[in-house]
Amino acid sequence: MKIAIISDIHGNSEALKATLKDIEKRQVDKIICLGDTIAKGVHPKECLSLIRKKCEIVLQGNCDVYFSIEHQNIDEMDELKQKRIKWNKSLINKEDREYLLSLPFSYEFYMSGSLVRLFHATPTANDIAIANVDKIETKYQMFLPSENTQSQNIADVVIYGHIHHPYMDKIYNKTIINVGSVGNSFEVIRNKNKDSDVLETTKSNYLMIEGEYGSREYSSDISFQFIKVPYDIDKELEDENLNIEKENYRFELKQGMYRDMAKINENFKKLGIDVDKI
Ligand SMILES: [Mn+2]
Repeated sequence: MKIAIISDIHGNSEALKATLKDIEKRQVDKIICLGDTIAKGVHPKECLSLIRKKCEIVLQGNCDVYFSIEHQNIDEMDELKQKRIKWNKSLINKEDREYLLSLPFSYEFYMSGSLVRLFHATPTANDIAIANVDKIETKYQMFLPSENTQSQNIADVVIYGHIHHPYMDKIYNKTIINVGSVGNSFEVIRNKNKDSDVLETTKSNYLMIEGEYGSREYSSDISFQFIKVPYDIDKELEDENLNIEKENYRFELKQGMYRDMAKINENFKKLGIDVDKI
């Protein structure tokens, strides 16, 4: 069985349409979404309706929750936060918000003998960023169950989103995979002066997993494939005037970098990595 796993569409309908087209071309059996369908981009409605139509399982991301709940103390927040909440909420309706709040936190299945567990960010919280550069001890925690997971078994494979940066690593005998982001890829988290190929850094990313679905026997292979899909970024940006943070959003789509590089670089410094030397 072939399962396509997508995540972090963030209201980018051009990226989602191109990705779904690519998935359909490869004749998959199921599509699963790891959350954050909305927020940031100007087309959350269109993305939501496509996701609801095409995905068998949809998990809940932090933005799905954040822009769907009632904020009690909104007047006490700083101006940008208030604007962000009001604007992102204005693009979806009550029914959309109820749908997003009803989504499950985590999902798991056996494939070719491995327990594969999926969630948006971590097994305990959907807004904590665990990155490829984090310590092995931190990454090991990702395999442990929580009150949010379907079973209390330790997973063999974990697949998540949230950081918008695809990678795969082995932690002892376990496999950790980030599927990257469909609509808001951050593939460049280093030195912006050295990012030469813009086209190469702004594609949609998703994962294909293939194996014996539901089987607890190590009798057949399991495989993981990272797929990059180009999409029409300029078309997606045609409506950018609707976006209250259009400069930041354009920068992210065009450069494949997070808007606040200073914050990212600060994190690298804490790990003893000099970004200028990468
Ligand atoms: Mn997220």
